[in-house]
Amino acid sequence: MESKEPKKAKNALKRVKKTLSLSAVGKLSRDALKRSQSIDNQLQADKDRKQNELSLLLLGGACCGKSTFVKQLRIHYGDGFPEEERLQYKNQVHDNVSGAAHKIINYMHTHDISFEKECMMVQAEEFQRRNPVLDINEILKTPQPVEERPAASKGANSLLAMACSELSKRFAILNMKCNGLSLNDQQLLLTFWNDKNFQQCYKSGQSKETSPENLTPQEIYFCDNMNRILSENYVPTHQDILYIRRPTLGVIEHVFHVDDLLYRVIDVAGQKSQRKKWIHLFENVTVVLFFVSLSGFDETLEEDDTLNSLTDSLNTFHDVSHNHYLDKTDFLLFLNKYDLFKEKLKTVQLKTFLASYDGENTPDACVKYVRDVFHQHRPCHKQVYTHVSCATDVEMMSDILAKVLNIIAEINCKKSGKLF
Ligand SMILES: Nc1nc2c(ncn2[C@@H]2O[C@H](COP(=O)(O)OP(=O)(O)OP(=O)(O)O)[C@@H](O)[C@H]2O)c(=O)[nH]1
Ligand SMILES: [Mg+2]
Repeated sequence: MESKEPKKAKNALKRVKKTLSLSAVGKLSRDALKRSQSIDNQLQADKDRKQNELSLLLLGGACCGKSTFVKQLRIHYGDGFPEEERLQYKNQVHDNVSGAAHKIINYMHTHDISFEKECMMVQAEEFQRRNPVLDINEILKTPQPVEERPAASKGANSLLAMACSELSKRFAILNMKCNGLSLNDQQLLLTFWNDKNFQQCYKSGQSKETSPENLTPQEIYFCDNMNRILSENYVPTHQDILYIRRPTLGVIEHVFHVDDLLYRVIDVAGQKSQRKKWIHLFENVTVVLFFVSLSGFDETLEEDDTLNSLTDSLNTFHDVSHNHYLDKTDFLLFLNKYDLFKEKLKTVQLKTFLASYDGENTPDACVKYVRDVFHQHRPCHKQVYTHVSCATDVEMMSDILAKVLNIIAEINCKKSGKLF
């Protein structure tokens, strides 16, 4: 027979075990609760972080001002291009001015015009050989070796990777080109510049009627600043950097912090052949910034001289704004290059190129019409905020950027349900 004492002890042990297991359960559930709370906190933090991260996709044809807009963001909301950074743009400026020199020398050839010192033409040809102008269309057309082609996949990161791999060879060519000018060639270019006949051809090159390869407004800007940009201690200014023409290849993401928000700004290549890649970037976009070159109304595309630039912009805007991936995405429309547009309207009639227009040829009336045409092409449920801009104008863009960032922050609040 079992004595009473061990039975008591057994019961006591049972009680202790029960208490212990209860407290273990209590501890376990407290641990679980803590874990669950920490997961909740993490989820909330992720949600807050996501709500504070905005994705801005810049779209529009080539040369309409997307990358220039990003530079303005850097000036007003980024590091503002410190001097050592600005120095890195020197080669690009020199490449741009060298491109202009090419056109002027070609013009001299075609019109059988020599330099004041005739022997200079040989040196000019050598200058051209040493500093070839690479045609972006040729670079983009270069077929990519099959083994280098990555499998197509979705999402911005994979597209970035794809773009990097795909364009690595092409970048190599372009970077080779971005060596700028040797000191000797800078000197030589100054000598050309001081030649009366070269100057005369430069002036002809500015007029569309007299030159088949007319100079672009940015090339005219750099030529007008030739002595400064070829001086020994030249450091590019903000204005110089804004005027550089360097086509974007692939996709480039820039990050800006403004107030509590993080803006991911995605800049793409606008050339026609590059646009089919845009769709990979349409996921999770907060807002699309669509750029139009207003002054393109009488121009054709660099990559297709049968297509009017403004018509192409309109068609592209129509397609993109109706794309179902962007169904709920608001658009900001930038009618850019207003400075060049205004200047052009002094001599060119909008209605010559936009047959449906029969109003006055004043900048206000014309820009209003262009704006209305674009708005008619948007899906009617879509909000489109329009800005008439000049992306190379630092002061004007300061105002525009402040407004734009406000609008985007508001759109973000609406999307994340903070505003209603
Ligand atoms: N005068 C003037 N020039 C501008 C304006 N906006 C841009 N540009 C110039 O136009 C050229 C092309 O601008 P980018 O910003 O490189 O054009 P993009 O849209 O990025 O072109 P891609 O990269 O080829 O798609 C540059 O030389 C700029 O300086 C503007 O409003 N007025
Ligand atoms: Mg660009």
